[in-house]
Amino acid sequence: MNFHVLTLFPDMIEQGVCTSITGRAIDKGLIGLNTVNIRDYAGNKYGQVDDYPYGGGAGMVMQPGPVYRSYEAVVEEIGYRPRVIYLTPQGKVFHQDMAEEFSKEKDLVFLCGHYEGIDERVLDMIVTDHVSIGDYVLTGGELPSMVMIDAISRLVPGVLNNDVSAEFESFHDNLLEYPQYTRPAEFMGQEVPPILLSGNHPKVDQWRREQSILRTMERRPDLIKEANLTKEDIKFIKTLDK
Ligand code: 6GU
Repeated sequence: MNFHVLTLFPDMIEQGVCTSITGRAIDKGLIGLNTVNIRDYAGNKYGQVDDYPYGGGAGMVMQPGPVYRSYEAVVEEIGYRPRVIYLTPQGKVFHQDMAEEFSKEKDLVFLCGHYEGIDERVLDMIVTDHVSIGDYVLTGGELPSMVMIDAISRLVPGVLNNDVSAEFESFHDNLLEYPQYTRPAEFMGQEVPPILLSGNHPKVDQWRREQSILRTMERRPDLIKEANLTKEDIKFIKTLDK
C-alpha cells in the first residue's frame, strides 16, 4: 500500500511517518511513502502557492493550479485515479471502520491544506473523501494525515509483529481494551490482580472481558450501545446493579 501526501511541509510528514513502527514498515517494503511538495508545482518562479480570497476576508487561500499539478504528478506515476482524501475539519470524522476500508486501497492520496483552505474548484475536481480527525481546529492537514496513515498502516498485514494483530485491541467489538500489567508483581504497594498470576487462562479471558466492559461503561458509555455483547456479557452487566 502506498501513501502519497500532497503538502507544503513534506519534511514534517517524512519525519513523522519514517519513525517507529511505520518507519520499519517502510524499510520492510510493506508500505510506501511518497511526499509531493505542492510548492514544486507553483505557477511562477517565486514559488507562490497562495493568494488573497475573492470577496475579501482574512488570510490566504491555496491556489488551484499547484494542487492540481501535484495531484496529476501522482496520477501520472501510478497510472490511475486513486482516492484522494482532503483533511478538513468539515469532513466526516475519522473512525476505525474508515481505517479498515482505506486499508484495502493500493494507493491513497492525502491532500493537506493550509492557510484558510484550498480553492473549492480543485477540491471539486479531485477530492473523493473529506475527512476530519475530530471537532477541534488544527493549523494544517499534516498531523491529521499522519494520524490516518498510522491507523491505516497498522492494519496492513505484517506491519505489527504480533499475529493476533490489530483485531484484538481497543474497538474490537466496540469495547475498550482491558488493563495490562507487567513485572514487578508489586509496585509501590499495589499488587497485580491475582487472577493474572493464576495460570487459569479461561478465567483470565473472562476477567479481561469484564474489565473491558466496565472500562467502556465508565469511560465511553456512548460505545456500549454499539458493542457486540454476548449473553454472558449481559449476565455480567446485570450482576453490577446489585
Ligand atoms: Cl483534518 N484539518 C484541520 N486543519 N483541522 C482539523 C482536522 C483536519 N481535523 C480536526 N481538526
